[in-house]
Amino acid sequence: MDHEYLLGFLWEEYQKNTPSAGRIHKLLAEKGEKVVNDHIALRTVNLPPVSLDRIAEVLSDLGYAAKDDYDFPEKRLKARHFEREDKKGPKIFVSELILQNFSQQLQEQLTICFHQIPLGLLSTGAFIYSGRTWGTISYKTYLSLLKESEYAAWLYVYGFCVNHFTVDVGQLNTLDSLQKMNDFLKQNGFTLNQTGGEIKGSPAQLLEQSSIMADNKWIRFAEGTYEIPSCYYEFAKRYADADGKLFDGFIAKSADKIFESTNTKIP
Ligand code: OOG
Ligand code: NI
Repeated sequence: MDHEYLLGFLWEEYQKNTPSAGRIHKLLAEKGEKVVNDHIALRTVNLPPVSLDRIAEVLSDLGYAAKDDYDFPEKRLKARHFEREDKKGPKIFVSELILQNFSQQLQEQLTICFHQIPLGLLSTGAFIYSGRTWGTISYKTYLSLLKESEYAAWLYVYGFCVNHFTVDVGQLNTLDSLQKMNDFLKQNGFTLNQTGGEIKGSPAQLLEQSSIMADNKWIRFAEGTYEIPSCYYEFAKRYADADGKLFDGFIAKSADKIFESTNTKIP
């Protein structure tokens, strides 16, 4: 599978989890805007068969090289971003939960799930877009994971999928600033992630980002069906440095807030 086919597949899957993204895409098209994707993101845990390093190998086969690393000590996560040398297609931001930093119970709950991923998916690398391949999930377990880590709870429900695509606002014609984009989103009834302000980062940091809060999806658990935040849409504007080179990294302090776009209101 080449990376273009994969990205097309991921966009289709993502839209099933994120009807808002399709709606925004259509609203932008109606304004004559052609959307360029800045980056997509994946989440995983640091178990060797599915770790960030293993995903790096899978992405390398698709022509993606590892760029910078990022740490999120409070969320007990690390991340790395990947880019193709020919710069064709979006960057990929992959994060990984560091299991050892959580309770024995959380480690066991997630390990049991990840051990159920079919070997064929692990050996071919196809696990990276396989969604949730573990059996019935329990709402009680979801709530117990949620107490320690929203990220862990989200992974338990959704598994391996793109949790957001990102509109490159710098490449739009009219909605070419995050302020304009955010106003447009709010006028159309979308809810922005407010953590740390609607716009994260600044032109001085060479990257500004905002995002809508994840859509909710009805998920079947052993105990019944509950609405759980799924995936979200992000908007990013990149700036050039003094040498005229467009910034192509990420800002950990902003990313830390963007992660919270899948936050749930359950206490
Ligand atoms: C990734 C959050 C960080 C960014 O652009 O800084 C991020 C996630 O929610 O998995 O996407
Ligand atoms: Ni992002």
